[in-house]
Amino acid sequence: MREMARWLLERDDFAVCGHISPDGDSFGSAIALTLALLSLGKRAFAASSERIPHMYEFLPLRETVFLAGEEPFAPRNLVHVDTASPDRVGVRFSGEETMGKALIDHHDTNPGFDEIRYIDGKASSTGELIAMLLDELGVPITAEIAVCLYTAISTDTGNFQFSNTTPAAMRTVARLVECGLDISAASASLFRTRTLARTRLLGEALHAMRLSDDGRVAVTLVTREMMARCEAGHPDTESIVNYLNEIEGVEAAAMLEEREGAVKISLRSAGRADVSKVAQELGGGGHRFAAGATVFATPEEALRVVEGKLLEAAARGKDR
Ligand SMILES: [Mn+2]
Repeated sequence: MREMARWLLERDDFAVCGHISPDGDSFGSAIALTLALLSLGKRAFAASSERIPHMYEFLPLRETVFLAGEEPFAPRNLVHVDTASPDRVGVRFSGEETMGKALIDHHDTNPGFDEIRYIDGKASSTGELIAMLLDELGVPITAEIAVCLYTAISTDTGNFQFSNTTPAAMRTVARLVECGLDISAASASLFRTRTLARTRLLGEALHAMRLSDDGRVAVTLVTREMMARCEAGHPDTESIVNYLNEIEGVEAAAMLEEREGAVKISLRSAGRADVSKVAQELGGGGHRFAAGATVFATPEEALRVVEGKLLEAAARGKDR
């Protein structure tokens, strides 16, 4: 971490990039590090492949987040945050080969890429690692940085309910509160507000759910037609899989989202099944309890394959 801090301090003109289909950890980590680099007098921006979802609009976005193609300057150094593998990099730049590249991540399936990297599979989130990096950089945590790091840690731990809610994660958040974080306001935006479109899509997805005969595997498919009917966008599918996984008796769940020419798969385990193995078999990655992949198949075919693999994973989990 000290080496990474030195690497950052010696350089300038940074683009901080999250992953494709960015989540709270990706956005929060990228914006927090961008604010830290700006406070050091450096030029930096957080690069995003897509417009920031509505639920993250309370974050300090102005002057920090720029969409691909709207960058304020040509970066000379890239920092990849929360990016589990090279093919998950959210934004690419022309001439990347000659740029300095760093990686900071917490996915234990990360194969490791970029010239300098810090990967800790035991960390709750990349946000937790960014807090450590800021200490090495000597950057104080402002209230603005605190809300970004809180977003990163709270979303990746399922609002401090998943097994990655470690003492270190809690200690980091305690520090954020000391640094001026308004936890009530931030958590209301993240966890206690749902748009009408998202609510309607959730209803359709639950209605379309399929449960295995033994009740241990639940799957659902969100079609493009459903998305259009509900006037919903990609981020609105984010937490649907959790509702399936929370059904009593269910051990593994999947939410499939039809995309143009592809199907995005989100996997969850209630405890014993290892869904990261299933994700890896499908060309994706993640953690034991939460993983994902994108496959190029028809939605129906993908649904059949995923259902079969989850039944196997649930059976394997039973023997553990
Ligand atoms: Mn993460």
